[in-house]
Amino acid sequence: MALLPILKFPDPRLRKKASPVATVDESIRKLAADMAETMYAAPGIGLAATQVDVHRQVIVIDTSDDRSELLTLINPRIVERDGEQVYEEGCLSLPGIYDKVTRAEHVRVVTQTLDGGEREIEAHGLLAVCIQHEMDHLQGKVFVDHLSQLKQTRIRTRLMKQARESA
Ligand code: K1U
Ligand code: ZN
Repeated sequence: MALLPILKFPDPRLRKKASPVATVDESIRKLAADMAETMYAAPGIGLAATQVDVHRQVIVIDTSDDRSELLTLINPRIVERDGEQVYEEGCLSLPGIYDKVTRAEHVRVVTQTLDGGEREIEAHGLLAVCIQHEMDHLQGKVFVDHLSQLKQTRIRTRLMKQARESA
């Protein structure tokens, strides 16, 4: 397995749309394993392939307390959503930035699995937030896109200052 570099906002590659996986083969299984290792090491509770500059519809998530419930989503689609919740989100592509985002409280997702099968996931609370956040990444969207223009400008300024200071 390998640790993969994570793209940082505002890298334009974070805006690319991921294409569906046609066949779940060894290369996809290796990508998912490397993404899981990268997510656990970061540490994070989710990671989309877009964030490691691979533009395929692959996501890993583990929101469990003891990091024992790894989910791998391939070509996921939300088939039902309802309710509303507000959660203070973070993102490994925007280190140090946290803000409240409103999303569905419950989602039902149909996804392909690593063995090429299909399964349904019923998610509420943090898992539902994380699935929606990661599926946004596959569409080239980051969580700050849900914030006001004023907040987005402040975040850009702050990240550019951070980048200058660490150069
Ligand atoms: O997509 C990402 O960059 C991962 C992101 C997922 C996420 C977090 C919060 C709300 C929605 C989606 C993260 O994992 S940020 C890091 C984080 O939240 C965390 C890290 C360690 C322990 C617990 C949480
Ligand atoms: Zn993110």
